[in-house]
Amino acid sequence: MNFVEKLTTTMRKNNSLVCVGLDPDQEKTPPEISVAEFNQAIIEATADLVCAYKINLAFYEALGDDGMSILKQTKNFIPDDIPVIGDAKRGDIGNTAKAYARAIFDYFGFDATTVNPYLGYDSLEPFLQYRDRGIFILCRTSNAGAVDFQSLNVETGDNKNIPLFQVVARKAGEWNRHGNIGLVVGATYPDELKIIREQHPDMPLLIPGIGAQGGDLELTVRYGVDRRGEKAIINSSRQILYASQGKDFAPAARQAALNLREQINRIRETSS
Ligand code: OMP
Repeated sequence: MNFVEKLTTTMRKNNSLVCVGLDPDQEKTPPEISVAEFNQAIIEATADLVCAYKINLAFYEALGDDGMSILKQTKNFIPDDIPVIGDAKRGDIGNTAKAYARAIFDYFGFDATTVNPYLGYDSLEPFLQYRDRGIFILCRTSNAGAVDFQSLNVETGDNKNIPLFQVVARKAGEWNRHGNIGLVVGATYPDELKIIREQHPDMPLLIPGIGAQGGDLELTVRYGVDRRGEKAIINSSRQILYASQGKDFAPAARQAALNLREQINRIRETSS
């Protein structure tokens, strides 16, 4: 089963577009439990409500020596049928990219990852060779600084100027020989999301930025889903992980994930 098949199966089984981002921050987790225990409790509380989990490697690297083993334990807590995205935003010359791809897919065993396209095709090619995995290319990121480069108009050769993020989206289509490419588009830029979905009606889109970053959920769902109301992976990390910072953090996270799934499904129903 490749990534898209695994994703679609879980989306349908759990009737959910919610991706919980496992971005543990020890300043916000209860002091009496370990990061691994925190993640385990979050996973157990939400596994029937998600289409995927996203593990951002930064939060584990920041834990120093223990970080890698906590990351591996966390990955192992997740039921095998739920896709796990290793969010690493890699991008380097080909030889180094090969090592990054081996780490992400062979060592950690992630089903998908995020990559930064700034270095061009040969920096992504080692990832794309893993045909059964998903490769999400940063296209229009959710942060304010996204405009610094991604909005710049670029001359494409056919006498048209289009913003750089649209060039990335176009290239992603050309590079998608194995059907394993997806795009990252922030929920904070719904107009751009609309353009990208129109350009790529079938591609999976990873959409972070709702909740703590204030993205527009209604427009995110309307513009982000494909014709069947699927293929939009709507990530929320802090809003779910820290719905309560007390001992009841796990049931509170479950309630937050339930609410988000319901809100999304209501919008899906009315927009199809
Ligand atoms: P919250 O803002 O806490 O929901 O977390 C968002 C998560 O999505 C973090 O892991 C970010 O690193 C990640 N993210 C963005 O917030 N914006 C982007 O444009 C891309 C990503 C990503 O690739 O996941």
